[in-house]
Amino acid sequence: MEKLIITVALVGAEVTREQTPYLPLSPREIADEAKKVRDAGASIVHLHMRDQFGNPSQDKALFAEAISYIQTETDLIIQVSTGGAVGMTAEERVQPVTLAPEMASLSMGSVNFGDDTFSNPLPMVREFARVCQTHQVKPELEVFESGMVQNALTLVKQGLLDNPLHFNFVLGVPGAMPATAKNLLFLLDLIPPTSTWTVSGIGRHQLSMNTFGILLGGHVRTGFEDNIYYRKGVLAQGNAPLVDRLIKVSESLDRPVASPIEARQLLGLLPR
Ligand code: KMH
Ligand code: ZN
Repeated sequence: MEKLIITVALVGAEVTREQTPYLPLSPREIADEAKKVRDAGASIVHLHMRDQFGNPSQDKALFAEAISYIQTETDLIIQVSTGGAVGMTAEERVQPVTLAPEMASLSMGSVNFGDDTFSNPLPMVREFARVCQTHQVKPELEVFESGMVQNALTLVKQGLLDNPLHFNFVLGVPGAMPATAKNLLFLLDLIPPTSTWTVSGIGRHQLSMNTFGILLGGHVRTGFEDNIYYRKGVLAQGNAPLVDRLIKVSESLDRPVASPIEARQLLGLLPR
C-alpha cells in the first residue's frame, strides 16, 4: 500500500468558539495550529479563514497572511477552500485560488447541507476548474453524493480537469450521503483507477471512516471542520490530537505515514 496522506481541515466555516474553545481563528492561530499538526504527522492542511469577528471569510488577504506563515514555518501542502460557507458568491469563494497555492478544494455539485443547500451549479464548478488550471492548482474533488463523480468525469472530457484525479469523499453531512462502509465502496467503484482518494467522515463518523480509508489503501482527512470530539463527549484539545489518534491507528495497521515530500510525489505535485 502507498504511504498514508493525512489532511487536516483545521477550522472549516461552520464550527464556532462556543462549540469548542480550541478552534483557531486568526491567520496567526491557524498557522500555529498548522505547525502542530505537521509535527504530529499531517502533510496537507485544508484552509478556511475567519474574519476579525470569527465569521467565515474568503478574503484573499487573510489567506495570503496565513499561507505566508505556513510556507515560511513548515513544508506542509496548502489546500485552500473554494467551498467557503453556504451563501457566499462564486467571486468571493474563488479568491484564494488566485494566490496559486498547491491545491484547492473543488466541490463537484450542489448538495443538501443540513437545512441549507450548498450550491455548486456546474457552470460555476467549470469556472472554478478553469481558474485552478490557470494558476496550476491541483483540485481536490469534493464528493458529497455519488452523482458528483459523474460530474468530475464530464469535466475531464471537457478538458477542465486533468488525470490523475484526486477525490475527497465527504460522508455523513446531514442531508447528503451517509457515512457507511458500503457507500464508500460504492463510490470507489465509480472513480478512474488512476485516481487517488481520501475520505472524510462528519462528526462521530470521522474515526470509523478514516480507519476504513486506511484499511482500503486510501488517504484520510481529519480536523475540526468535520469533527470536534476526541471521543464521545470529550472535546479534542486541538487538531493535533486528532492526528495523533490517526497515527496510532495507522501504526497498528502497519501503514506508514507520508511526509509532505512523499505526499507531493503521490499526488503528482511538483517538489517545493
Ligand atoms: N463549508 C461548506 C459549505 C470546501 O471547503 O470545499 C463547504 C466546504 C467545502 O467546506
Ligand atoms: Zn472545507
